[in-house]
Amino acid sequence: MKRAGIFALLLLSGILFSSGCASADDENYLWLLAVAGGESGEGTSGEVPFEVEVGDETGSPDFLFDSTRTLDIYVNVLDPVSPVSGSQVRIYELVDGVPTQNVAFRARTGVDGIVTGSMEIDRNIASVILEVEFEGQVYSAQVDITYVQSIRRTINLLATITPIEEVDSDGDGIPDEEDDYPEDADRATVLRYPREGNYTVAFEDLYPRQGDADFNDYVLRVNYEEDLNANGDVVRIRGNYEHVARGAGYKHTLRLTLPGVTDAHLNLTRFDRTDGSIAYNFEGAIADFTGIEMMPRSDTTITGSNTGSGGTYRAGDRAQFEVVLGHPAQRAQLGALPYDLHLHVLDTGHDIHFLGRYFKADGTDQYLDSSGFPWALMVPGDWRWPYERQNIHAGYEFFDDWYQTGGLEANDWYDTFDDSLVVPTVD
Ligand SMILES: [Ca+2]
Ligand SMILES: [Ca+2]
Repeated sequence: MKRAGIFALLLLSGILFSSGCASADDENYLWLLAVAGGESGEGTSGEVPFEVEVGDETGSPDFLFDSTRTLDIYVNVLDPVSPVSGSQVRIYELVDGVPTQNVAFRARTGVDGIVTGSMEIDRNIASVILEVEFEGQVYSAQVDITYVQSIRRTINLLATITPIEEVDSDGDGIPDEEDDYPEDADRATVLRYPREGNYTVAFEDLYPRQGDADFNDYVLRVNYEEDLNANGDVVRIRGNYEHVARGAGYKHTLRLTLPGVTDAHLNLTRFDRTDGSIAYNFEGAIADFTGIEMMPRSDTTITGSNTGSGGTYRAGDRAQFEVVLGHPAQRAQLGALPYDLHLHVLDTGHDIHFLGRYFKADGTDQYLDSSGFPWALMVPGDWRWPYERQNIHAGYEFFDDWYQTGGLEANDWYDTFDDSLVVPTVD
């Protein structure tokens, strides 16, 4: 398919219908006009005019010291007679304002003509491209998501359309050329988090006492993949963990909860730090995916703290896993990344979780300290944690700007650091 040609043509033939927040001043509208006026396309016999109702919900995004955020998605495709099933809905990221082929979400409309779901996206992504394809035609819009909580679009086709034949070997409604698993009807799309490289997860372990903000007590590199089915629901999760620092006197284990995930199948393998050999393997059923130990006692998975200046970096153990969910889960059910990954502190008996998951009787977050600070952070990339007796505020001069503006400014705070206060880069 020649996406650009079809795309420009449809912008010319489509009519943008405003509702709610959209108007002639709406930036999507202006963008559509700009693109439509700047490009030409080839005609196709299947061309059908359409109207789009833009009902995006806006507001300041919730901020929980998180480097990713969750956006809800609702797309409804209708023709004059009935809902249109099988329309492909795709969301791509713009990076530094440039469109990419990074898929953030993909699904096809069901028999009700609707795709509903959510996506997890890095906070430094300010815009996405929404594409809705119905039988070879594409509605496409750039959406500035800075203040968008929910992307909601209804596309009314003004004529019935003639289905075009596309090869879909497994019959899941996602054509072979887009299906990441063209021979598996239960899976259609692979999403990687982050798109490349790692996140760094860092815990303070003194909970419920306030931490010293060095965020080096337990540090690990993390990446995940999700397999989505054709509805956009999660059916499998894969992950990699690598223990990289333990600047703590306490001992811990690393645990994972996947909320609401039952009747799952887990395959977990841990690799020895010295030679990469398999140190442990578990494969079997998990009736309730709550508090599953992913890494054993922390003084056995790394031999040095990796938090002192002038020391030699000591590699830690790695774990990799795949969870086959017993039932497809809506993305929102699983919660924000890194899911409910938590530290179990053996010395104190306390579990330490990320924000936004556990609340006290008075409604406040159980894991927000009296100064409004968390005990757990996830930072994009191979983050350089502070040395012992240093702290994140001094090591990263824009960190305070970031969290004090609720993540609206200094989204790249982790790129600017004081070399003398944070550990060197390690592989
Ligand atoms: Ca398919
Ligand atoms: Ca498939």
